[in-house]
This record gives sequence, C-alpha cells and structure tokens, in this order.
Amino acid sequence: MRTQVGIVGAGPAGLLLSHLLHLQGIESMVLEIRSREYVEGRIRAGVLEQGTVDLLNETGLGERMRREGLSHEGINIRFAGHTHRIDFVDLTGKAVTVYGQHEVVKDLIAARLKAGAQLHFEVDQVGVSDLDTPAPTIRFLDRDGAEHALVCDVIAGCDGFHGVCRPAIPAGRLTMYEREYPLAWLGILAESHPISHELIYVYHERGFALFSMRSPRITRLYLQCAPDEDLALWPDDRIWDELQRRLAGDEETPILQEGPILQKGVTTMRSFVAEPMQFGRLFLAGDAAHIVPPTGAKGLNLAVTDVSVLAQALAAFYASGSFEELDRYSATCLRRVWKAERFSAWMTSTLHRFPGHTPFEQRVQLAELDYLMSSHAAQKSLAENYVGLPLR
Ligand code: RFL
Ligand code: PHB
Repeated sequence: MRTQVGIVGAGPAGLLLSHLLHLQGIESMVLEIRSREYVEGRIRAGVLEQGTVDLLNETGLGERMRREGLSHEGINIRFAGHTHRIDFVDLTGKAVTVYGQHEVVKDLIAARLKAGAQLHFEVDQVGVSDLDTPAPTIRFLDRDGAEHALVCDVIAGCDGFHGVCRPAIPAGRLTMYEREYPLAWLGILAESHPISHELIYVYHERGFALFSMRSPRITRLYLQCAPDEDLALWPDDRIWDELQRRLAGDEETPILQEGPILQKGVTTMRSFVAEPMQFGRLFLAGDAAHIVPPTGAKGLNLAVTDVSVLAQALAAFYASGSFEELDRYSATCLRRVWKAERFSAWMTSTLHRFPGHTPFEQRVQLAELDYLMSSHAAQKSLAENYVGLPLR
C-alpha cells in the first residue's frame, strides 16, 4: 500500500490534517485504533479560539458550528464570594466559540467521508518504521485482522499523548519537558439549563470549579479532585452538592440547576512538550507533541494550529520538492506552543488549591486574582492569551 501522507490517529489533529491536505490535492490515509462511534462520542474540549473558528469556516467545515456554536465575548472569574467578568471583545476585539470537540470531530469525519477519504477505524498493532528514510512505513492490522504495510512520503503522528509515534523516535533525539500537577478534574456533562451565558472559573477554598456548557440545555461542569480520585465514591448527589458549594456566589447568582448526569470522568493534569516535533520524515502534531492542563482551554486549539502549519509546509514540499518549510515546522509551532504552556500553567496555578500550599501561598493567589481584577493591563494579558495569540 502507498499514500503521500500517512496519518496516525483520527482525533481533531489527524482528521483536520487529512481535510486540509485534501483541499491542496494531497492524498492521505488516516489510521485510528478506536471505532468511529467512540471518537465521535469522546467528550473533551469545548472552547474554540477565533483563529480555529476562522479556519473551520474557511475550509468549509463551519456550517453546523455557525448554527449551534455559542459565541462567548468574555469569561467570569469568581473568588472570595464575588464574580468578576473579563470582557474579551472590549479588551481584544475578539471572542471565543463554545462548540464541543466531539462535534468538530463529527463534522470532520462527515466531510472526509463525503470526499471519499481513506479513514480506517479499529485498526490494531500500529507501528511506524524507516522514519529517517525516503519511505517511512506504517504497519498495522485492519479491522478484519489482515496485515498491511503502508509506505508514505511523510508520516504525521497525530495519535495523542499515549500514541506510538513519539516513542518510535530513537532515544536521545527528543528532549521532553514535563510538569505533573497534584490535582485533577472530575468532569460531568448534565442535562441542565446553563445558569450563566458565559463560563465561570471559580477559585474556592474547597478547590477549583468550572461552569461551562455545550448547548442551551446541556451543562458541562468540572470540580478539582485528587489525581487518583475514585469515581465510585462520587454518586450524583455528592457531585451536585459539591458543585453547589463551590459555585455558590453572590445573591444575584442563580443556583445551579440539577439534572440527569449524562457522562462523568476524571482528567489528570500535565504540562508536557517534546522537542523537536520532527524526526526524519515523522512529524508530531497535537497532543502527541505537547500537553497543557485544560484550565487555559488551549489543547485543541494548539492541535489545530500545528496541522495548519504542517499542511502548508507539505503543500510547499509537494510544489517544490524542498524540505525547507517542513524543516521549519517544529520551530514555528513551538514558539506558540510554549506561550500556551505558559498561559495554561499560570491559569492552573492561579485558580486551584494546591495540597501542601501554606496560608502565605494562598494569600498570594488571592492577591494575584485581586490584582487581575483591578488592572486593565493584567486583564488584557489574560484576554489576549485566552482568545489565542497569533502564530507569528
Ligand atoms: P486526540 O484527540 O487524543 O486524538 C488522538 C487519536 O489517536 C488515536 N490513537 C491511535 N490511532 C492509531 N494508532 C495508535 N497507536 C493510536 N494511539 C492513539 C486515539 O484513539 C485518538 O483518536 O489528540 P489530538 O488530535 O492531538 O487532539 C488534542 C485534543 O484532543 C486535546 O488537546 C483537547 O481535548 C484538550 N482539551 C481542551 N482543549 C481546548 O483547546 N479547549 C478546551 O476547552 C479543552 N478542554 C481538553 C479539555 C481535554 C480534556 N481532557 C479530557 C483531556 C477538557 C478536558 C476535560
Ligand atoms: C469545556 O467546556 O469543556 C472547557 C471549558 C474551558 C476550559 C476547559 C474545558 O478551560
């Protein structure tokens, strides 16, 4: 088997890359270990930067997002019993859009299939080899157990943090930078009307909480918990009770509407970057190359930027035969990646209660939040990062 670009992973990075290459007339094949139903039902991110929205619109993927996505012109930050709003439009002229990652994935899969793409779900035993030769190869078993070797010009490793592409790079060729956090989020998706039309990030003595949404009927909520939190100890009543306490605000704040919980899970937090995002003819994109804790809502947006840079560089490669732009891919992405790492780590350390923090450190966190709300410059800095920094 042969293709121009072999793509490992059908998350947002792999699917969007395949779509962008198709628009440039470049052929690709996408290999995914999970089923289509699984990837379409995986509840994750929800906040799209303006740049992400623009790219989806410009490439013909925005039809449903324009109808169902919710434009948010700011966020709320609640601490010490009061809610403060940060107005993105006022501060930056930009907004963000709340539209679930799984909806983006559904739109991408529908568009790829309509264009006759080669998308293979439920493949197994995926391995990549010959990465520093002109014929890098992906070996895999298809869903019927038949063995294949897919010879490519280039491989895109879009297989997430736990994938096989990054570990296939020889030891010593990558430098990894990592921070683990002693905390996690317990997230739920619930049938309940949102109590606010914008997100609420809460710093609370019982721990961080986040109020978000997916539609006018579906609320998405997160609670800070321990990394090894046992979900079995969190029956629905306990989750609602804890959310009510942490989200309780001033008198004007409506009480959270409780409803059936449709989905729950625990997400651990990590900051991680692998440098460079390339080895030979293997290019890493999205979570395969870098992870941010979700507090800054950046992971999906970084994945989108990576593949838009990679698709452009591949188009230049096929037009000229030159590797020049592909060789710049990693450095171009990493400059922006590191700024998102910085912002996500800052949001995480400012808004969570850290086990082992002294009262001094907690007072410093409150002073940081108080300063943020009293300084136009500090708010502008948060807003600029949240709506998305420019690529260059
Ligand atoms: P994905 O989505 O993990 O996709 C990787 C795909 O590769 C497949 N795979 C393999 N396929 C073939 N062979 C193998 N050996 C394979 N190993 C794995 C996997 O099954 C999967 O389908 O990575 P991608 O495409 O890079 O996308 C990254 C995003 O998913 C991630 O960054 C975001 O979800 C992060 N994130 C958020 N990002 C935002 O921009 N805004 C947010 O509001 C936001 N909120 C979040 C988040 C992530 C969360 N969790 C659960 C980690 C909230 C949460 C709770
Ligand atoms: C979400 O809606 O899932 C969401 C929103 C903001 C974040 C993280 C997740 O920072």
